[in-house]
Amino acid sequence: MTNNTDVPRKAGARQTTTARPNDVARTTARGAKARPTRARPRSRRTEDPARLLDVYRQMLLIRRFEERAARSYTQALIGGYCHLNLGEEAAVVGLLSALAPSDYLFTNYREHGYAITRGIDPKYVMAELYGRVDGVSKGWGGSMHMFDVTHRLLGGYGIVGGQIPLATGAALALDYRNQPDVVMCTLGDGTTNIGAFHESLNIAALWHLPIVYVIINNQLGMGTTVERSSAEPELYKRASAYRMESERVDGLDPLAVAEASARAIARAREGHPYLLEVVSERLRGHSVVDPAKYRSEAEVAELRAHDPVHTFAARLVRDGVASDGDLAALDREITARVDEAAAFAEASPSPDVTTLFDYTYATAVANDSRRLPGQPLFEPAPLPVAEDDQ
Ligand SMILES: Cc1ncc(C[n+]2csc(CCOP(=O)(O)OP(=O)(O)O)c2C)c(N)n1
Repeated sequence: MTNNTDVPRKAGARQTTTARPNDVARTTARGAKARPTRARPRSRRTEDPARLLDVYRQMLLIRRFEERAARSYTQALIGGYCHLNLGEEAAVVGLLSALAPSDYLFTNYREHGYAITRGIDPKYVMAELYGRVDGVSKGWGGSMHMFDVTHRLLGGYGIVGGQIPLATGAALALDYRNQPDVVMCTLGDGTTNIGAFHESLNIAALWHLPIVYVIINNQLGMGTTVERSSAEPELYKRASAYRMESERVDGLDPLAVAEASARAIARAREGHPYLLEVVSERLRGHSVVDPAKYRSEAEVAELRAHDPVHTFAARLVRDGVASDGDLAALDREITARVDEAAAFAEASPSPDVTTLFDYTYATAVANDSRRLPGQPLFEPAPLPVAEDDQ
């Protein structure tokens, strides 16, 4: 279903800044003027039907996985914090579709969908949520700290913006080693007001690092709207302070996001860092326990009307890519897969407490699992002998 309601969203705006040191930046803005951002999407009849179905399959997998995670959380099967990608499925799938398997991904605590879409089996992601030994981070990370080097997912960070300097450092390492890979670093709209965001963009632009910073602008930082927290709420424009290329895209349209992501990654691979703003929506509260009382019923109804998963399903049926029956069968298949993931997670044992420090520090000494809380991690260094005592 599409909806032509005009909203304060200017997806499609694009800003190109040719960054030459000591030169006057030339900035062009394409579509910077507001246009109905949820206008009827272009017909995608020329798109490969198999690809369209695959995009839908991935979005639906995130949707059903997150719904299941919410249920398990309220049943106390999951502890700690739990932030969901509900409403952001199109953004996640579109973004990652353009990332090569050898590229690196850093994200924040809202990362279950990223882990799954990156190719990690949902059962290992669910086991991590349950804090079990078969989890992505062996049960020690939980919802916010998934890490999988094989899939080049370098976290999962609970500290707002903690991933940004680390991702920038990874891009520097790739550049230093002459590797062809790029880094994608996603963050929320509320995160753009921390110092590390600006420091990182500055250094990335100065040093031409192969990195794409992606702002998932779901228009809320916890319960605070982007207009209340950011003096420049068109967040992609912040790149101009660093002469960095940037654009804004409609995060409810997975194909538009995929195209923008491919453009951004191609530029980053050529040594032109990029800032991509994906205007998205969070269908529920900040985390599973947030009842989101700061939203009116009308707002919630509007959100539901723009639901990216439903919208894309309707598009597939309208364009003859799939029938309602096909989509219902796909839903059953995916729901069964998520059920299996939950059963796998529940059957997986909790990690042994003696492994508590195994993955905490990089050094062998600190990772000595025989040392439990309360014990010193290092032997105290011998005191220097005073000359008088000798
Ligand atoms: C350094 C730090 N400050 C505050 C918090 C608490 N906190 C967690 S999420 C969040 C809001 C972040 O909003 P945004 O960047 O828009 O991301 P979203 O949650 O919408 O994905 C805050 C303030 C934290 N985790 N870390």
